[in-house]
Amino acid sequence: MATRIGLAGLAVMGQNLALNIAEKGFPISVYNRTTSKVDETVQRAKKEGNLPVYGFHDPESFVNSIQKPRVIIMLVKAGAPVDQTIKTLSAYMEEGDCIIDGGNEWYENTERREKAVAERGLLYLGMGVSGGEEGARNGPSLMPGGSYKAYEYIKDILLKVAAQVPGSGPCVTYIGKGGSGNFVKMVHNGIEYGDMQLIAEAYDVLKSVGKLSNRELHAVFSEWNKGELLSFLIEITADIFKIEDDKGDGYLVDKVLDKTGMKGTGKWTVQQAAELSVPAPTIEASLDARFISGLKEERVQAAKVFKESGLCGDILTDQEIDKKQLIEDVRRALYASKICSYAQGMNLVRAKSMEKGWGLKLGELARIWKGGCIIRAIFLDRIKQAYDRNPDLPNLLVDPEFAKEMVERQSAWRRVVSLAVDSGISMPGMTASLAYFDSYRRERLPANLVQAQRDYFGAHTYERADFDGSFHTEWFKIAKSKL
Ligand code: NBP
Repeated sequence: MATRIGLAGLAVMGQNLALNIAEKGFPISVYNRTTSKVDETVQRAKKEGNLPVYGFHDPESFVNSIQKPRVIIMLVKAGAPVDQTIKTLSAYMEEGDCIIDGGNEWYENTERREKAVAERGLLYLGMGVSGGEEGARNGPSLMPGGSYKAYEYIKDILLKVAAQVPGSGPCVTYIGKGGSGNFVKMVHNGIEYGDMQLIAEAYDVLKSVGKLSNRELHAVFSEWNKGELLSFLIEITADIFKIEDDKGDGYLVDKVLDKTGMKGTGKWTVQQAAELSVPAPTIEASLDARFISGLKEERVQAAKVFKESGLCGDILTDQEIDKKQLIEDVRRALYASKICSYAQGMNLVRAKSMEKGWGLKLGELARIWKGGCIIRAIFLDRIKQAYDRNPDLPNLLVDPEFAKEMVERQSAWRRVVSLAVDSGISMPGMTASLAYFDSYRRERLPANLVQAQRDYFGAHTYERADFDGSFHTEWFKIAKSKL
């Protein structure tokens, strides 16, 4: 019997997605370069309910076991391993067969591969998969882009395998042509960086200035998870605060080294934002925060320089804090900051879509991020509604509902940022979000002075607010002649 689909690459994501597909009633063939993982997956499939997973140790019999036209999902490490896997498998594939890369791949690699395999009559999709291990097993958010024909081949599978959100449907949609699926997944990850940083800053100010204990933090985040902040990341943050250290006293979170890792999608997001001249300060700040966290040894030395010489301590104020007020202020500041971060991500997607002619639908992206993925959150529903109201919305901040909410939260937001600044607590994400909001909502910025400076030293010319045209002034001559 031929299977319906194949999956190559059985590490965390591949193994779990294969079991998910099998559980939804689609017999699946599996293959991995290191064959022990094939056996492990088949064993797991047996244990988890005799799921129809068929393992193969060689690529030829793996490919031949799949019904035609064949569809193979690859979940291997991005980059060269993807090229190598395509080479290995495509040797046995035939015209009309389809390859899907489910990894976090750079979108241009997908476009290059789509063209290369098309010469041999193969179809190609680059499909963002979000939700980590748990999502892959029980329902991820899926972002397939590339050949629409290939999407049609496996639409029935994807609709069942994706996370299901009541009232909103499966968390999958055909994203668009070329590498759009990978691009959207990349921006999703950039937004994830922003969310995590903003949550970390909320934690820092509550702990370092508000002096909340881990128990209190657990209670606060659990409470927040019942309202407008309800989301996967707030939920897991609440959980983290209650985990005790099994290797010593106290809580595990306090023992975790303050040095953040990363795999590159956040950096790509920031590079793309710069490439497309799209302001994304919250996402950029979250990337910088990871870089600074990496300078642990230098920070330890710097803290010594300031503390031991008596220049200044860690926290710069010891003012009396109204805990209840602080918690409510931080909740509001976090919400407003998050909206700014999502606005930046959405605008980046839109700019790329316009550049590439992808025709991406921002409201649809908000819909498929409502379940399964790491940034799933209740307010994505409201983001979807904002784009449904106006698909050409230039920025989420000017949607009438979000604009009202931002204004309602701004006093609390400013209080939190001011408190952090006064206390010497770095809050790059929230500060960047607030500056984004303040810059965006102001009709006039001090860019006039920057233009004047540019024209002064470089004759770059400037436009005037009152007349059309391009102008240059001999600033130096005039200024010096008036001395
Ligand atoms: P990894 O990214 O850790 O990759 C491991 C897999 O790649 C194994 O199956 C390994 O085979 C295979 N592989 C490598 Br490495 N080099 C290979 C080569 N030259 N030829 C063939 N196969 C090769 O796995 P993962 O964490 O499951 O992630 C898979 C993809 O999904 C990645 O692109 C990742 O960025 C993305 N992703 C991961 C997550 C997550 O939470 N982990 C979430 C969302 C997306 P071997 O067993 O023979 O070494």
